[in-house]
Amino acid sequence: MPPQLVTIAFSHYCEKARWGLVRAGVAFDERPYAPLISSAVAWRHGRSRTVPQLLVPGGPALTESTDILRYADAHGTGAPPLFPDGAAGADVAELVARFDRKLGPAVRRIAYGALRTHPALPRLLLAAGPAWQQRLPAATGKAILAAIVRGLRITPAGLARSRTVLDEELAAVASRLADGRRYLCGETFTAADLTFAALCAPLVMPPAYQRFTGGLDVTHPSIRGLLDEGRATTAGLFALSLYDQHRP
Ligand SMILES: N[C@@H](CCC(=O)N[C@@H](CS)C(=O)NCC(=O)O)C(=O)O
Repeated sequence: MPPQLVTIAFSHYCEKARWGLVRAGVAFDERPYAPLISSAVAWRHGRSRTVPQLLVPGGPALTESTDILRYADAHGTGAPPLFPDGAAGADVAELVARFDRKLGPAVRRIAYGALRTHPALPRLLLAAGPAWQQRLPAATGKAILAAIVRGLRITPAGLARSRTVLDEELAAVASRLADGRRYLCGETFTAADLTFAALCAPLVMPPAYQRFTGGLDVTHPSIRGLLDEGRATTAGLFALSLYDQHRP
């Protein structure tokens, strides 16, 4: 039986794990849930509230996206490793941890901050999931969205703080690339590039990521400005090019 990947389909951390597994040729079954419902499922399996979680038969659940990338390196069928050996690997790991800690939460808050007025969002939160979840009333989607807005502290002050973090992170990436290198850690695609691109996906909406956003209308005014801005930055364009070249 292949491992199961428990996800929120459109979560950027889940996209990171999914990308790593697909790229490595690791077979898995995805089990997507709406936010909050995902937390209950994740707690039951891995005693952690977040997804992605990789449930490997006979082993403990992997509850961190980076551990899932390492699993992909160890169990893949020939793709070059995402974490190189030695000093290069340490640089990659440091960058991945930084993106996880700073970029991911900032992008999430800013994306929900923009999308919360998207009329289809409550329904989309429920759409990617098992049939019983899709049959829940739209009011459940609205309640989940309200809980997200409260839980993530999507307030003007919170959004301003995340904006500052995001601008710093995008600037740091642009400055790394300024010497003409092809990828964040040199001339090879690594976990740092994959993590950066996946965690930026809600800001630039590459077509390969849009497959997991339930048909979200990206021309709606709630998201249009965000995309225009993200796609106009050096780092945003870099994320799009990584998707073009490396997202299977
Ligand atoms: N450090 C975790 C972060 C994952 C994460 O924040 N997942 C979010 C979805 S984007 C989540 O499951 N949130 C639900 C919750 O915190 O209850 C990882 O890299 O896997």
